[in-house]
Amino acid sequence: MNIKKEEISKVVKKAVEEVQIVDLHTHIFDLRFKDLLLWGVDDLLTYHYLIAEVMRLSDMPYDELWKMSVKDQSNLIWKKLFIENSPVSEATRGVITVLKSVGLDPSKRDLEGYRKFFASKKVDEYIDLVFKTAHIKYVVMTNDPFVEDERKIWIKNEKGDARFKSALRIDPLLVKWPSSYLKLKEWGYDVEEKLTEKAFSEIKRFLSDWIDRMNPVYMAASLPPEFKIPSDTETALIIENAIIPVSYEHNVPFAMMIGAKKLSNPQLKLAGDSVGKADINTVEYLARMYPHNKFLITMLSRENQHELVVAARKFRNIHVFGCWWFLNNPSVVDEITRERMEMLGLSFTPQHSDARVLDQLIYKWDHSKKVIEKVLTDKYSDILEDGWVITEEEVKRDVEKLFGGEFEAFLKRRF
Ligand code: FIX
Ligand code: ZN
Repeated sequence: MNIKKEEISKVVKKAVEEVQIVDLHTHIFDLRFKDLLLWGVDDLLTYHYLIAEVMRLSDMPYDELWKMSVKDQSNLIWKKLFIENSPVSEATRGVITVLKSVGLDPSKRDLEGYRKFFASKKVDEYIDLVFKTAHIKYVVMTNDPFVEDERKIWIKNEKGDARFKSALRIDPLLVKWPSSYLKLKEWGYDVEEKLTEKAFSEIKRFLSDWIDRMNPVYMAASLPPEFKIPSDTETALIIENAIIPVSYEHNVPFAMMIGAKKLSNPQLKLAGDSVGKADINTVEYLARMYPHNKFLITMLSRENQHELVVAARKFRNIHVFGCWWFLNNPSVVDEITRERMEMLGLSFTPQHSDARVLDQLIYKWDHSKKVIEKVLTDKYSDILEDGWVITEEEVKRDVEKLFGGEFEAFLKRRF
């Protein structure tokens, strides 16, 4: 049954509200990883985005902040960013969205009361509540074998939770080879710092071993603005001689997250990373030179977005995803989603949450869905205005593509 023009926003709203979401990049963990899973109001309030924001309002020396307990940092952030100033930033607004969504009353501003609520929750039940509230089908974790607390869990080979799929994160291999090669050596791979054919073959063996162990949806790395290929940097050589062949052999895409300038302000630690414009030529070179490989790409600089969409139009082996990190703000999500839909139709994944705290799944998706819903409604209205017709089932189909369907289809493709 065709939808009437005046009903399109209601139909899109319902489809976006109800869609089961694939969240293809997060930093949350299933219960095998115990305390690595962050959740509850104090972990929400001490999110590194809010650490950066609170330090703008304080003349406290950075090392004094780092000496504080999580609870004291949380009290400081609550006081400065929620009580002494209205919580109008995206990250502060997100805390309010979570409190409301789990049934608490934000107008009470009762931080101790909120703490009591979360303390009364059992983590496994709370995971179910968050996934249900946020309509999450499954998330993809970020799993780094170079992080000892994670590695020791993977080695145990315990059964995981099907709602938490893995991603093999390999930043240290690519951007810290002079130190990470020593770890590979320790783990039994016959490598030296010099990148020889033997070293590439052992790096491929390391990657294959971890793909067999983790069964990752993709391999991923965060790469700096100056990332360039072709070049004789260790990063470029390892990607072309090891990542690319292993990615093709196992049909495990390589996700490049490009443009993070690590520790621009080292005193802020995890909150100290910033952004830089990267070189789209590198993305196009890889897609052109390796047409049978699949690349998931997100870039951090707003200035890279339009050219990334054009690159994706040229290369079907590029799947663009997410409004990453400093782009995950409604005004920018709107702009980026519009230019992507106008040039790629539905063949992209508009968003991932990047959630570091379980509860953030609720707010990051609530806020993004509101924007994506508006963009899609406008695009449908344009074509209905010119005489096109559309059914409720077709809207549901399109929305499912945007919230994971296209990503899953890309994973299955062999070019
Ligand atoms: O490299 C990444 O996965 C980034 O998303 C993180 O390093 C970053 O801290 C983050 O969580 C941004 O949202
Ligand atoms: Zn991330």
